[in-house]
Amino acid sequence: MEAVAYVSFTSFATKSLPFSSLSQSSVINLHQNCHKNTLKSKSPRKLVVCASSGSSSVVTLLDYGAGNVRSVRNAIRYLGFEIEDVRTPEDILNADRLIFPGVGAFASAMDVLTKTGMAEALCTYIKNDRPFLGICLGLQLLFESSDENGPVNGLGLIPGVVGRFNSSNGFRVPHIGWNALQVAKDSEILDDVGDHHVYFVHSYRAMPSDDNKEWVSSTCNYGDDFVASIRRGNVHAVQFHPEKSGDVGLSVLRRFLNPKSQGTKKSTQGKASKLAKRVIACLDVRANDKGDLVVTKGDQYDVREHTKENEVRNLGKPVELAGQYYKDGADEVSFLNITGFRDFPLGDLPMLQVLRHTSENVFVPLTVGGGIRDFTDANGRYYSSLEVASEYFRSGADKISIGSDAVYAAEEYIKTKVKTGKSSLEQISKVYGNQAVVVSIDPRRVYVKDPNDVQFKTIRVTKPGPNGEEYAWYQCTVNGGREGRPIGAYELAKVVEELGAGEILLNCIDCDGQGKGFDIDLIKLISDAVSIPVIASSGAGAVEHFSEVFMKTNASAALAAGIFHRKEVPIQSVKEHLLKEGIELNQTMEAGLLEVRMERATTKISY
Ligand code: 1PR
Repeated sequence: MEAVAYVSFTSFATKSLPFSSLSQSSVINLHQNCHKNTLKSKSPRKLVVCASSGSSSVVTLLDYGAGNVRSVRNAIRYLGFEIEDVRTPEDILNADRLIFPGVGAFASAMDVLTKTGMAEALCTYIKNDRPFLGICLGLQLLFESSDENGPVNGLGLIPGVVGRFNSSNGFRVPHIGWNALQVAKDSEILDDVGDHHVYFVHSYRAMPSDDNKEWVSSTCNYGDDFVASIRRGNVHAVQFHPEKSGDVGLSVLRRFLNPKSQGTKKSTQGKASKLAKRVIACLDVRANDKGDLVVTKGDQYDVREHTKENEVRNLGKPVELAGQYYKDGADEVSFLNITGFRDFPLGDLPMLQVLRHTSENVFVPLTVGGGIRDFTDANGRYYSSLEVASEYFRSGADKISIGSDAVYAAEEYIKTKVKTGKSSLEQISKVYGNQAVVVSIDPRRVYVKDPNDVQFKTIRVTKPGPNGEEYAWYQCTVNGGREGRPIGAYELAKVVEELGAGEILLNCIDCDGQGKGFDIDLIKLISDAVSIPVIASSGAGAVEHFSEVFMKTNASAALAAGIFHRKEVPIQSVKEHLLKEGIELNQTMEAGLLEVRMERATTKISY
């Protein structure tokens, strides 16, 4: 993974072994080491596990620097704990309580852990039944091996192979969103989850079997049953992201961090049974004419007031609004830096600050887009798109969204049929995984009389065009809708999936800000064409528009902006309506679970 050199290393990897210097071939048969040599270490360092004082509010965090663990840090701090970073294997062995939020690819992670001696320390720590919580890849690495760019050996503590989801049975991969758990045995940390959804984002998973059943504490169904969490003694790991699962997720972390102050199991009344449809709040952000960063909203992408001053429409402050939407029950929040195509985002420090501050209090996924491309500044300094994305991830983004640059990459690929690996889309998805890369499409409807008039995929439209045209194609645009390109939304969607996009944000310039409903023709066309999740966007004006899009298309999520900003329709009303219509949703905001937040404000945490 040569491009990983751009990733920053926040902890031990910074000074000792850069991630980039570790080749996959150096991954040794580590699980054998774990089995044979855990306690009698071959390492020059003596691996001795210290007894826990059991009275610390300090949590040790194993962050090997491959991605965004800012959210995990924020969630731990939010719950009143301090963080100590692992810098040496001894730090693992001396931990009272260790959290391992694995990020990035399996092979790269094993490479770093092995080279730094952390793998051996982890095995020793876990075998000694010390308090451990692995998250996502932090669960997968405990298994024997993974098929991700492999097979690659894992820590070998749990029998089983981590494999890729099968998309041939109609399930979209990556598995992104809020799904239900089937709890197999008492896990303590899952006590408040009950029938609520938790947030998953991954393409690989471990499967339950007779060999690992003594470990598996819950499963989740997505095409087949996979391991959602494991528990043995004090050792826990979860495939979902508690730090992104709202109040339910915070309660999972809290139960791990502070097991003695938990009180009784709460009776929770959710109704989760499968992957939920998501409701996303979107904030289009840009500097106004005074230079303040504001949330704005256009009508068909025109964000200026039609007054004499012609000022940028100002609908509020980004951090405040994002916090409000989290409280209101948004399943995700997206920021689009809508002038990113002309300004250099790394020069846009306020946008990075917005992400940093938002991620301190918002515990659902954050996506950020705008201006992700290679860039040379006025001093001739070159920044790769990967550097730009890395800065967004470090500042708190879980996913980045690429607009214009993905259009250019797709055009090039259609022309040459060669995957260069150099486009922003390919580079970022290779390093951070395709689940972290959204492609935002800004199409405009073009009516035609005869489908043979154009080389692009046309559809028979539900409502004929102004001159009675029965067909239309959807032309992609760049630079915030300012320039039409010779590629259709259908062609673009198929190509970006091939190039590594994990999700599509499907806007529609004709419908944007109109409040007349989503473009069902377009959303059906694209969501049937790809096997990655599609977010329907543009045009929501009433709660019925959300049920319509979920009932008539295969969209995985629906996004809205104007109606939320103008407080015309609250998120809760959208969710209540969808539930009444029998559409499965994540409902995390129930009274009992809000105690997580209140306790944080009132309780001094002690062991
Ligand atoms: O091209 O990689 O720099 O990305 C720029 C990003 O900024 C793209 O994702 C593009 O969609 C977005 N963008 C650029 N200009 C505008 C604009 O409005 N002038 N916003 C813009 C696009 C569309 C939606 C909007 C929905 C829902 N906004 O995200 O929020 O249409 O609105 P509604 O519910 O009010 O109808 P790059």
